[in-house]
Amino acid sequence: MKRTFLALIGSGALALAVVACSQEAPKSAADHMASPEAPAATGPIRGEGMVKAVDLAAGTITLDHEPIAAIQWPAMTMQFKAENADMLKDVRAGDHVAFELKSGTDSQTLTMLEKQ
Ligand SMILES: [Cu+2]
Repeated sequence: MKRTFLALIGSGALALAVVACSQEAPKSAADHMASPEAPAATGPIRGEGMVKAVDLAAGTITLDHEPIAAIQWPAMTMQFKAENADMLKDVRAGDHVAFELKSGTDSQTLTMLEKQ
């Protein structure tokens, strides 16, 4: 176990993942794509964050989200697509929200959004 962990560190995979997820305002889930070794979380993944912007016409929302351990995401500001644009009607910039991502492989789609 310890040996595997050290091997991972040695591969530089973790360092690359950190660079890919830097906090310099990435704008899409593609910026989160970690190393191929990262496990693909299945099912809904819950997170929390603060609304930065809502685009009802486009069905998108920009969130300053907290770290999401299930998919090894650090805190950052990024844009998500609402599975249903109606989900965005009752939230405004500055609201604190809980949300669910569709899955580890469709991590830019929000399936649930709830004002806190
Ligand atoms: Cu993010």
